[in-house]
Amino acid sequence: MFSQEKYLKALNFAANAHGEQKTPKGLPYITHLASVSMEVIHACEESKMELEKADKAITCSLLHDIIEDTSFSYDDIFNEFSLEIAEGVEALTKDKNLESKQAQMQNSIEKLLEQPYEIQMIKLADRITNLTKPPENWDGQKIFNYLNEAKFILSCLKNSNAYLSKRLEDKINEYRVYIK
Ligand SMILES: [Mn+2]
Repeated sequence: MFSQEKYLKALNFAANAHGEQKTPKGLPYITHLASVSMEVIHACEESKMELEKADKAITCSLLHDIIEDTSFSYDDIFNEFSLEIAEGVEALTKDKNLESKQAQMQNSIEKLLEQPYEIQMIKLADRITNLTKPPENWDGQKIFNYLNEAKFILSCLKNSNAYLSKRLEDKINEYRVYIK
């Protein structure tokens, strides 16, 4: 199980940080974070993860897009939470100074591989959540690249959590119908 108080603290912090931000489908951004954390909670239960690791994974899952997408920083997360939570979120953040999307993904995976499994698995949960019907404005190439990126994430991080790896594998297979 996990701490309801820690969950609410991270949920409220993330809701405040993301403010008016919307998902690509126009929903409040907190729905994305709640979806990713839901996958992580389910995985923690399935894996019978110990309390401390589950709390860390669930907190980081709610905070995972803050450094990348909001004006809140590593230091803000460090001050409010802890070093390991801030390091986890940082590892889940793309370095936008790197030129190509491929380089950004490679760099993020390398940072994640230095993190414990309970942080790595958040990347699987994120991609599980995002592998839904692509937006109308995506062309065939973009959809193809997104699928390949998902396969790359799975191949690099599959050891982090067996349950989420299987979920992502299934989502990848379902996503193939969108390849034009
Ligand atoms: Mn995300």
